Amino acid sequence: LRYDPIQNTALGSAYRAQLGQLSIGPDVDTTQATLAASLLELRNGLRGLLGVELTPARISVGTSGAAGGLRWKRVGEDEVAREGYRLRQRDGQLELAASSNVGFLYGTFHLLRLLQTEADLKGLDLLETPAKELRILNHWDNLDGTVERGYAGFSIFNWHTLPDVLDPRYTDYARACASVGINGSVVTNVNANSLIFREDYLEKAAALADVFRPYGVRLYLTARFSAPVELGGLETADPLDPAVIAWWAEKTREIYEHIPDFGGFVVKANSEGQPGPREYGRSHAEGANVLADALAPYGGIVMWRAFVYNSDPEADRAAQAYEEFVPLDGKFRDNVMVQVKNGPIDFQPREPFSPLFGATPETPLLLELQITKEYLGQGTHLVGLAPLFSEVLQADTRQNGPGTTVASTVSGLAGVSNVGTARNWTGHPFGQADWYAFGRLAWDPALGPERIYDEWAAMTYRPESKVRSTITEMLITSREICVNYMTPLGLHHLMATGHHYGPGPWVSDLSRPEWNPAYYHRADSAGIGFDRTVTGSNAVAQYAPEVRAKFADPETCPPEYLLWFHHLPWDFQMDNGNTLWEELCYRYQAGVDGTEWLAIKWAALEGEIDPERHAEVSQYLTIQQREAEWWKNACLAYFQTFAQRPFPDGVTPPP
Ligand code: GCW
Repeated sequence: LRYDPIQNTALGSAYRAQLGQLSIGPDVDTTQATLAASLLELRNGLRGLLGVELTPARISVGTSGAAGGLRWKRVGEDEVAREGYRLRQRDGQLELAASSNVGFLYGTFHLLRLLQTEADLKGLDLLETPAKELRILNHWDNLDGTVERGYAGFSIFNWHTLPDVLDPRYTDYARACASVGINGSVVTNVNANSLIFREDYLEKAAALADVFRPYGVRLYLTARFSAPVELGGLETADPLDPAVIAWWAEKTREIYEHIPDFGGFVVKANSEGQPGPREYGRSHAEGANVLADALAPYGGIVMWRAFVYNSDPEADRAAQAYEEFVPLDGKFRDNVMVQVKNGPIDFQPREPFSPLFGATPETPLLLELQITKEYLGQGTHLVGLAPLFSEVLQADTRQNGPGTTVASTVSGLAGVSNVGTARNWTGHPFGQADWYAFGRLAWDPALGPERIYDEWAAMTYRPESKVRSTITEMLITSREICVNYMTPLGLHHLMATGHHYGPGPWVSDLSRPEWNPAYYHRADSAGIGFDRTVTGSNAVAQYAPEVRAKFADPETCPPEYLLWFHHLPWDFQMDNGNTLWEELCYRYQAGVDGTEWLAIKWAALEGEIDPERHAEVSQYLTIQQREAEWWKNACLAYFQTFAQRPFPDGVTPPP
C-alpha cells in the first residue's frame, strides 16, 4: 500500500491514458461506505502511482463514460459471485464488474496491484472468486495490550482508549486485510478473558467493528467457557445447565445489539489450562452447541479449536486431537466449525498435515496456520511461510480418493496474526510477506508461493526484476533453510522450553512430559526419532490407507517426515547413500550455509533498494546466521553423545 510513483515512464503513460477517467454505473452508490472506501483507495492509489487526480470532473456517474477510462459496473451474482469481481478490457474501457460492494473493493485493490507490479493491462480479462468463504486473522492479543507469541511489539488494539480514540492504524489494518481478501478478524486471544463481554468492552469492540466494516472485515471474539461464572456470577458453566444456556443466549443478544454483523466466537476449551465442558463431564460438542444455539438466530458461527492434548506419558500428543474429535463427527450444530492446526503437534517448522483433515465428513473444518513465527525464529529470522502454507494446503489426504487436498477439505482459513505496534507492523520487515501470503492463499489456495512473493516484493520494495526475483528466491528458499538448521528430517519440538526460541533438545525433566523436547526426538544409542508406526504409538494409522502406507514404511516415507514417524538406527541407509547420522549432519550444515547464502543474496541488492530498509534486513540476517550456527552446534553436539560417530567431511564440527 505504499503507492510510490511508477518509475517506468512508458508504462506510467500507458496507465495514465487508461485510468484518467472513471465512470460509475447507475446502481453503484458511492455514498455507501464500502464503495466510498473503494473510491478513496483508487484515488489515493492513482495519485501516488501515477500522479493522476480523480477530481469530480473526471468521474461520471450513471453514463457509460468515455472510451479509454475505467468503468465500475454492477452485475448479478450469476455473472460474478459475491465477493468476487471481473476485470477486463471491453469496448475500449477497463471494466470492473462486481455483484457486491466488497467485490468492487477487492477489484480495486487488484487493479492497484496490477499497476504496482507493472502488469500489462492490454487484453486483460480475469474473473476472481474467493475459493474459501472464511478468511480470518486470529489475534492472540490480550486486553492489557500484550500479545501472546507476538514479536512485533504490543497489540494494535488499544482497549484503554477505545471506543473514543480511533487510531488511524485501525483503518490501515483493515485496508491491509482487504487488500489481500481477509474478511474476518478475531481481535482477542484464544487464551481468553471474560471481560471482553462486559458492556463497556462490547462498546469498544463495536467501535473497532465500525472501522472494519467498510473494508469487509467482520469482527469476531474469543469466548472463555467459564464466562457465565466469572462475569455472570453463576455457580457453574455446565453447558447443559438452563441458567448457563440462558446466560449465553442473553449475552449473545447483547453482543448483536452492539455489533449487528458480529461473526461469532472462537473457543479454546480444555486445552493448556483453559476451562471447558469436560470439567462438567460434557463433550466438546455439548460445549460448542450451547454457544452455537445462542448465535444461530443471528447467523453467527462457533469456531471450536481442536488443539487439545493431555498430560500422559504413555499417550502420543500427535494422536490426541483426532482421537477426541473424530468420534464427535455429526454431533455438532450446523453453525459449528472445528478449527484444526495444520499439523498434529504445534506449528513446527515442518509437520505432516493433521490427520483430522478430511476425516470428519459431517463437520466443517477450518485450517489454522500460524503467521507469527513462534517456532521459526520469531521476530528475527527471515523465513517465508508461503511454502509451508502451500505445502499443507496441497497435501493430498486421500480421504475421498486421490486429490482430496487439505485445501479441498476446509471451509476457510484462520491465520494467527503477526501484527503489532512495530512501525513496520510485523517487526522483521519480511514478516509482512507472511501476512500478505496468508491472505492471498486463503483467497486462492492454488496460487504458487513464487507468484505471491513476486507480487509482494515488487509492491513492497521495487518492481525491477533483479529486486523482485532476488527477494522471491530468498523467501521461497528460506523455509527449507530454517527446517535444516532447526529440525531436519522430521525432527520436531526441539526448541527451548517456554519461549520456544533457540535449541533445547536436551530438556527432559519438565513436569508435563509432552513439553519435553526429548519426548519428541527420543535419541538413544540405537538411533533417533519418534516411532509412530504399529511398533510405536501407531498414530500413522489415523491417515487414509494410501498415505498411511507411504508414511509407515521408512523406505517410502519422504525424508522430510522420516523421524516424525520412525525411530531409526544411526546407520540407517538413506536413498542418497548417506547414513542417517551423516544426513542429519549435512542437513544442519546446509541450514547454516543457507543463511550465508541469504546474506550474500541480500548484500547484492545494496544500492537497489533504500538504504534504511536494506541495512535493517542485513542486521537481522546477521542474527540469523549466528543463530543457525547455534542451532547446528547445539543439536549436533548433543545428538553425537548418542550417535558416537564422527562428523562427516564437509561438516564443520561444533566448537
Ligand atoms: O503453541 C501453543 C503456544 C501457546 C498458544 C497455544 C494455542 C495461545 O505456545 O502460546 O496459546 O499454542 O494455540 O492455543
